[in-house]
Amino acid sequence: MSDLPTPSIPTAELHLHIEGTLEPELAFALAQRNGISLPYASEDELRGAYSFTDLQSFLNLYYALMAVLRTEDDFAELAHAYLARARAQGVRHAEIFFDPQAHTVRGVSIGTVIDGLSRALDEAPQTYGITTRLIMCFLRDESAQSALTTFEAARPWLDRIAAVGLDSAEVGNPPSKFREVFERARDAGLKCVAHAGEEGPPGYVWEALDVLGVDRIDHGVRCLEDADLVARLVAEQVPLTVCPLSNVRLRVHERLADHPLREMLTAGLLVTVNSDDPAYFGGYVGDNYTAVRDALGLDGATLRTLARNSFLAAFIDEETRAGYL
Ligand code: ES4
Ligand code: ZN
Repeated sequence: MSDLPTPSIPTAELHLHIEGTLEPELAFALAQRNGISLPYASEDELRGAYSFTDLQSFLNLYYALMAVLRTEDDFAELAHAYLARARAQGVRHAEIFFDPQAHTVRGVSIGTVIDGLSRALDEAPQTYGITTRLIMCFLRDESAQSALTTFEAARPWLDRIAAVGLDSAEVGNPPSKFREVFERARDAGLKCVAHAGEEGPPGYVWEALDVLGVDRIDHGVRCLEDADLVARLVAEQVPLTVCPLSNVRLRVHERLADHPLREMLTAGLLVTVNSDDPAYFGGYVGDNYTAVRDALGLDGATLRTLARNSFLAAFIDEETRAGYL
């Protein structure tokens, strides 16, 4: 972990895949504990594989490494490790994605995942000074039926889940494929978010808004290709959870200096900065703030706007929000 880069800015992290916080050290420790052999000789060799050409090349490694996550204790430990790092980088509130299908497909029950994560999250306010929410994501490269089955399997735990999301391989898997499961989630009182406009076209952002009725868009950087879409997002102040270091590592933008974050802010979009899969993309949320500050020359006022936006976009009650703003 890098040193605390922007200690004075408290933030909310709204785009964070808990499985993407699995650092090589913990992966090897869990592999040993669970009697699993990894196809890498050392932590350094594993880190050497973190060179991605696009989203899919990352997802291949991300899913493969999850093999080490098997028990409730494993999920609790994963979440504790994230919370400790997040706290050190100024995070006060974290809305955490998890991918149940990536575990149930390996024979790990959804209860093991949710109970394990919950054990750590329940302690988070006391131990780390962080409030949390859980967001259950559906893998969009799996079938609509699989998402529905997953949602029904999660029903006994819905009081622990604040929202549903949509992630994994975007292109070829439009939001409209998941209309029914999002409708069910909304009927159950859950908030809705979806990854859209990361690798996929602006049309997928429109669909996430109009077909799924999402409350936030995850990534959304490609909205800039469609002026009407930008106008809609600005008018409705739909939050975008942007992940700058992720965008560079997955080659959505070639260099951080080319990242359109400043342009997005100038357009009046409600932009937030987040870490996505920090173990894989070179930094936690504070590192993302520091990186965009340095690469784009953002001043203190702009960084404070980004931090304020993160609390404006969080799924928290107004009294709690007022306490953060
Ligand atoms: C993801 Cl960066 C990204 N995009 C889509 N799905 C994901 N799952 C984990 N990280
Ligand atoms: Zn993501």
